[in-house]
Amino acid sequence: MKKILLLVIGLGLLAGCGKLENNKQFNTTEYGATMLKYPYERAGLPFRLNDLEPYMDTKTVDIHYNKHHKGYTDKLNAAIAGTDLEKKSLIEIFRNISQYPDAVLNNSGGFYNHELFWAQLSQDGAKKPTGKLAEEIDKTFESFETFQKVFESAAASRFGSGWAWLSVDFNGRLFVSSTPNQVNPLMDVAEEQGFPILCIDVWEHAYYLLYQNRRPEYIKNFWNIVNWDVVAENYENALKAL
Ligand code: MN3
Repeated sequence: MKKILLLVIGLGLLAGCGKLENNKQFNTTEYGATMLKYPYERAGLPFRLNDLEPYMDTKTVDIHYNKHHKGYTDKLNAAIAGTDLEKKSLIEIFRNISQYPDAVLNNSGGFYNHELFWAQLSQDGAKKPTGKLAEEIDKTFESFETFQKVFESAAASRFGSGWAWLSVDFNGRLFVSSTPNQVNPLMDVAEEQGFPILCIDVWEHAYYLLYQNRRPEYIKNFWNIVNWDVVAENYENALKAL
């Protein structure tokens, strides 16, 4: 985890700040998407392939990370190579994604959404939010349990492929949403926009080998492998970015 963090911070210093479409500057070099830049590289898994058993099986993690996530990353680099997007930070690309070809949207989302996804998974981290994030979840959703129900419902009801998110909007408030395919809340095409801090992949490739069509069971078991320490860190970094 430390290694990933150092890599991310290092990239951040290189990339500097991103811009919102209204030209608002982000105040941080710590929130992932404000820092990443071409050529894109996966940060690596913060756990071994079999560490998420029995909730997420080894074969699924292997194929998902080494084939799907790698594929998005390679295709993103191919789509950007030789264009002026080489010089832009990932957040600048996301905030103007509607202007770029579908290959950029699909593969930049595919790259970044999986970066967030893997980084927040572990069997060893905090099982529940603590501190400021816990308070904010209680304030926004009444309780952690109610938040879980709202998030599960967003994930279960997404038709076809996509994601569910817990994010911080541009006014600093938490919200739950879901997006189709590889869209994420940082993109200017998302219905509800903000900084994602927790996500679940509900593409069939994320769960089909172990759960087949039982997406709700996959979603329930997801809570056993969320590392809330990382989510809390994402939350702090999102607030600093505003
Ligand atoms: Mn996936």
